Amino acid sequence: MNLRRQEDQRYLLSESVVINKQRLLSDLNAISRIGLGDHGSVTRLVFSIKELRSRQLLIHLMTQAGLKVHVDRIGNIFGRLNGANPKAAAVLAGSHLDSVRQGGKFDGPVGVIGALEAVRTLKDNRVPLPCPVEVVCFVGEESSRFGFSTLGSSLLAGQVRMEDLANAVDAHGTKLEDVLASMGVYRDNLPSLRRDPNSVKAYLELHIEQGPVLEAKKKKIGIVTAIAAPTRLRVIFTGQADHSGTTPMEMRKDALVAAAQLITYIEELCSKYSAMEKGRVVGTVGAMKIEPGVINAIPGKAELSVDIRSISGEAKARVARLVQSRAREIAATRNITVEILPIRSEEPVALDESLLPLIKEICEGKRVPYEIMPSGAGHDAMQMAKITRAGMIFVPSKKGISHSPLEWTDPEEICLGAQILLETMVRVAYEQS
Ligand code: HGY
Ligand code: MN
Ligand code: MN
Repeated sequence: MNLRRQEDQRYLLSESVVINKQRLLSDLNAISRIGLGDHGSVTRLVFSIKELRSRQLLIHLMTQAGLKVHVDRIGNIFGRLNGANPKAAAVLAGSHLDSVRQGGKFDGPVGVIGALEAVRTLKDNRVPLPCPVEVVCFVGEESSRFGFSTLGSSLLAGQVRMEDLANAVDAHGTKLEDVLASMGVYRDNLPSLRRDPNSVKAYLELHIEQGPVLEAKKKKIGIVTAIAAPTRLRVIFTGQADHSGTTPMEMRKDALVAAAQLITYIEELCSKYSAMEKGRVVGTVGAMKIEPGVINAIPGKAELSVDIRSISGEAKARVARLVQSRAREIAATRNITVEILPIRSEEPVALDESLLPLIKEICEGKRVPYEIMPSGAGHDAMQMAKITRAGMIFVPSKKGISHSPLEWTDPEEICLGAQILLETMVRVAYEQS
């Protein structure tokens, strides 16, 4: 019997039920080849052809595995394996396949393919399940294209109003709300994208840590307590485009110099905050658009994308306020204008406390060194936590690098993470609801 019930009613998988490492790694490789670019980087921006192709491949893999596939209106993909009671709330596990521009191979796909491999293993071994389990791939987890993150999981969790999308625009001026409209998603049918929380028993996400902690502490698994949340803004300085040769320095209204002042201010402010014990805040200006953007014209316009994050909502709000007032100060001093467009501001999310000891027990049972830790990166789990019990399992990132072609996690570590995900899914499935 591949499942035994302990005296304390806990259900444990027998050692014979193990994921198929070769199958997991070869599917992960197949996904990673979609959107492959320079220096082994991956670019699969949301709703791009490459990202759509990665989701098509996943649908093929789910179908091949004999799962019941459902794709919702926005493109979230669910691969379901029914249990004894098909009407019972399902245990979901997954992540995302979209990437940042020139990102790595593991951020997202490790969680989607890890979950797929866990469910295929359950099916191959005919493990009896009391409820359905589902592999889920959320659309648009990354904020890279529109500045708006966790799009698919936010819609599923009912966390999006059309007005929230007003400032979500990509580098070419394409508005997220127009892309959604082209998919038949409008203000009045947003609620139809929600999933009934009663149909979900829990959500589990396997993900690379995207930081240096596990490697530094020589741990193999991270068990996540909370997820830092972002405040994201577009800041647009408008001065006066002018001739770079004839315009005297004292007459210039250079928008880019104003932007540069704000960029260094954000770094100084967040470095100061990060030195404080609690309320660590990080801040980044990751993208900038300059007009007219030519060597012999003074920049008349500079648009910055600002990303401020913290586990402390209060510290993050304070830093965001300081950044905005500094932007206004810089504009006033330089006699230029500034427009501050909020993209989205979210509260940090605590993950489900009852899942921590469960994952901890599985790690201890396997003598796997683990670390209980927060996540500095955002994840779909932060949205799923708003409608169900959500838990995250981290695997190490080499040198802590992520959102870069240098992103790396050892195959053995990925497989160990998937095995622990598998065993956690079974434990949660058998929990008395
Ligand atoms: O940007 C993030 O925090 C995540 O990698 N999506
Ligand atoms: Mn990411
Ligand atoms: Mn991710």
